[in-house]
This record gives sequence, structure tokens and C-alpha cells, in this order.
Amino acid sequence: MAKHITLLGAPIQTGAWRRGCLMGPDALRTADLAATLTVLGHDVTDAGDVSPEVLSVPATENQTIRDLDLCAGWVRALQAAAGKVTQDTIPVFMGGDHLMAAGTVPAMAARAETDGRPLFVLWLDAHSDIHDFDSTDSGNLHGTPVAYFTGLSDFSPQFPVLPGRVDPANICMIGLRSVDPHEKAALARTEIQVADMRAIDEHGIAAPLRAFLDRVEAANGHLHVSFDVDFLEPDIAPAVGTTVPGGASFREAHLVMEWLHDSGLVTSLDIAELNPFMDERGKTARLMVDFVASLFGKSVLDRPTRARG
Ligand code: B3U
Ligand code: MN
Ligand code: MN
Repeated sequence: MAKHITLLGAPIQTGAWRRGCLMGPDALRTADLAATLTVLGHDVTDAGDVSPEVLSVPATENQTIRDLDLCAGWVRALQAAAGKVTQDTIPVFMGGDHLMAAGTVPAMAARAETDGRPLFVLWLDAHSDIHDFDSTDSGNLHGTPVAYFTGLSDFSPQFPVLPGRVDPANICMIGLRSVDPHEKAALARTEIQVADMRAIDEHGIAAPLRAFLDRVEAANGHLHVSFDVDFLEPDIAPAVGTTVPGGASFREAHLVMEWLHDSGLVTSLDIAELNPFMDERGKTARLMVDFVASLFGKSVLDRPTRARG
């Protein structure tokens, strides 16, 4: 079914240690994201890039945090821009490091609230990104969005009051293989469902995804997918700052995208952590466009879908 898709660039890189994610949106444009989705029959608008607000926020006790003012300015600007996306369009937020999700996800949660439906989040990542201002050892705030948009930790007054919050029970993380001790303890205290790489090796990637999609459907939820490029095996997707071996394969990731399409449940998408400076002749950007195409209906053969009208 044809969708209206809005591409929105989120060239934030201050949440990551390594520079380069600011080129992410342009790499996806260069890899023909808009044209690829148009060929699939969708109506695509590229709304350009968001710019950060210029802010000066109080310092945190933890002195290791990098670029706090600019990170806070990005979170505020992304919440404002994503907050303008109406229900009749599927936004594809082109990052940008994963702190982008501190802007996009609360805005999508607020959007879901307007029709009284819950927001579910599928977090495809090697990392759980559930640090807070106190717990982060690296000082890189791309490791914090989940603790922020669930309200599990307090990020005030530096980050905005959440326009919409995600219930931890409505989050499923798939692909984890680099979790810091604080994060491990934090995950154990929540109802977030986690399928780490060991679980995927033991049961396959389809089992946790199927269970989660069934829950989203039963709750009549909206589904936001936050796809961190490091979810993937670095051999196929080298364009990330923090490569972690043992990631999802080409086939596993394609299956996830195809199932997401067939579910008809996805209402918004982040593409996070694409760092074109680390890429090999555009291969990761092109691969990500291919995955997004699968999520929006590209398939080898036609199959009956569960898509709603
Ligand atoms: N958990 C570590 C590593 C990390 C998180 N996200 C990425 N790396 N990309 C941290 O710095 O918080
Ligand atoms: Mn991440
Ligand atoms: Mn990651």
C-alpha cells in the first residue's frame, strides 16, 4: 500500500565520540533513499535537515559529558521538528548519532497519544543506550536516549520535559552484544524485552520479533523502529564509530525488515549512527537504503501480508 513518507535529516554527531555522523543524512540521500522509496510506489518528501537550537544549560555533576549544550540543543530541536509530523505520514529520521532518538522518540510517543494509542519501540542495536548523566563512563550521550525517553532516569533540567514517554514494557531490544555493567543492572530492573546475540543464536531472530509484533498488534500500538547501524555485523556495515563484532547478518536484518513491512505496524523510523567517514565506497549507506526499501515493501516474491488498510 502506498504511504506518504517524510525524510528528515538529523545531522547530530556530538553524542558520539567519533566525528562523521553529521554526513549521515547526505550519504543516505546520495545512495538514493528518496528515489528508491518512490519507485516502490510511495509518495516521498525530503523535508531537509533540522538544525540544533543554541542553548546554554547548567553543567552536570559528571564532568566527563561531552558537548552538553549542543546535545541539549539538538534534543530540543529534534523534538520540535518531529513534533510537527502528522499522523498521515511516516517519518524516516536520517541520523545522526543515536542521541537523535532522545528527540524523535518522545515526539512520536506524543503523536501516538493524540489518538489514544501506545507507542512501542523496536531498538535494533549492539548497545542498550540506557545510561544517564551520572552513569555514563564515556561521556558520550548517544549512550543515554533510552533512559531519557522512558523516564527511567532524570535528565532535567538539561534535557526538555518529555512531550511523550515510552513505557519500558513497550520496548524490545534486538541485537545487544555490548552492555556496560550499569546498563545490565538497569535492564534487569525494567520490563524491556531483550534478545541479545546469544538469544538470537539459540532461537533465531524471528522468534523475539514475532512475539513483539504480536504484542504491538494486540495493543493496537504505533511502532517506532530505531535502527542503529551497529546492529549489523561490521563486515557488511563498516560505517559506524563503534564496531562490535558478531552482529546481525545481511539475511537476519533483511528478514526483520520484511517482517516489519508485512506487519503493517511501523509508523516511524530512525536510521542512527551512520558515519560515512568510516564507509567503504558508500557500501553501508547503500545497504541501509536497501534495508529501508525492504521495510517499505521491496520483496522478491509477493506474499500475503498482515498489513492493515
Ligand atoms: N555503552 C557505551 C558504548 C556505546 C553506546 N553506544 C555506542 N557506544 N554507540 C557508552 O559509551 O555509553
Ligand atoms: Mn545506539
Ligand atoms: Mn550501538
